[in-house]
Parts: sequence; C-alpha cells; structure tokens
Amino acid sequence: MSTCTARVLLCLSEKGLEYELVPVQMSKGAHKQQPYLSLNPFGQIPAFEDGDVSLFESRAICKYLALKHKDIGTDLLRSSSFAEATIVDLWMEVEAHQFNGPISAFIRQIFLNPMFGRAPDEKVIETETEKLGKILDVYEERLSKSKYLAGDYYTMVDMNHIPYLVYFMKTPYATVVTSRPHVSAWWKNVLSRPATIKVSSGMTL
Ligand code: GS8
Repeated sequence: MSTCTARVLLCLSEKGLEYELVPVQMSKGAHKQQPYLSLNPFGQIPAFEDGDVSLFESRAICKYLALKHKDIGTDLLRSSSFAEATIVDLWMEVEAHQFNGPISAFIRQIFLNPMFGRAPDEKVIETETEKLGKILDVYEERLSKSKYLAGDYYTMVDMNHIPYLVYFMKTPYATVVTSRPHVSAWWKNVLSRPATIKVSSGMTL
C-alpha cells in the first residue's frame, strides 16, 4: 500500500538488487513504538537497513542505493556528468516540493479517508487537482522538449513520481494526465518499464 515504500522498491528493482521486505503492523501502531522508532524516529514507513547503514526518507534511501550501486542497473542519477546530475537534482526537487504535496493530499482524500471511515472532502480534491494541473502544464512543456523529465534518459526523477501516479491513474481524475499529450506519452513509457510493472502490480490501496 505504501507509496514511499514502493519508491524504494522501484529503485531496488531498477538496480537489480536483492532485498527482504519486512512488513510493519501499522494497524497495530507498530510504527509508533519501539523497536521501529529506532529505525525511523518520525514513526513513518519506510525504514531501510543495509549492513551497518540504517536510513529513512524514501528519496534519501533511493539516492544512497543509486550512489552505492552506480555501476549496476539503471543510471538513475547521471552522476558521471556534472551538468546532467544537476538537472536530475533540480527536477527531483520539483517532484518533492511541487508535485508531491498536491498529489499526496489528493490520494489521502480519495483513498485514505474512506479507509478510515471519513468522506472525501470535495473541496480539497478540487483544489489539489487544480494545483496538480498547473504543475503538469509545466511538465507538458518540459516533456515536449525531452523524453523524460531530466533529459532523454530515464532517471530517479521519473521514478520518484511513479508511486502516487499509479494510484492517481486509477481515479476518474486520470484525465489530468491523459489530456496532456506529452505527459501522457511519458507516463506510458514510465509504466512500461519492467521495474514499474513488477512494483506497481503489487500496489493495492
Ligand atoms: C514520508 C513517509 C510517509 O509519509 C518518505 O519516506 O518519503 N517523506 C517520507 N510514510 C507514510 C506511509 S506512505 O508511504 C506513513 O508512514 N504514514 C503513517 C504516519 O505518518 O503515521
């Protein structure tokens, strides 16, 4: 179910790395108690361990994996080129600080509110969809010039967008994406990747 966990799984899969996924009993509040809090003091999932390394924050975990394993699997950060890596960094900031807010607020209303017995707030849905549309207008322009968001190659920028979009595209609001031809073509491309197919097939909300 967890989008942030799915982001890390996408990265592991793009890199072709083996991993063990350890479920956290969130319904029992295990993420708000020890021993979990020693893995992520904010009491959120995911948390990640690799030998002596213990991390949280999905995007930081992905960066760690991409840097540690830069010579295998997909080159997600383009770190051998300063110019390319800078543009990857820029668009990763866009995903985290522009895109993530509205789409996560939208998903909370549509999927999570009903799970917790609350009705979705139509006003919030409308506001967040409008914000998302404006962000995707910028993406549409960008994607009319390059195949992917950071350039003509798939990177962590594209990957970081996937988890929330997988759920968003299951809603009637998917037209926010499909009505923008370049964004729509980008999404089809991103969705057809073996790592995306593998991870998204296990995502249920
Ligand atoms: C957000 C983690 C998060 O919101 C990251 O790892 O990228 N910036 C962090 N996790 C949610 C599940 S969605 O994947 C979570 O743990 N929610 C329960 C809570 O906040 O209590």
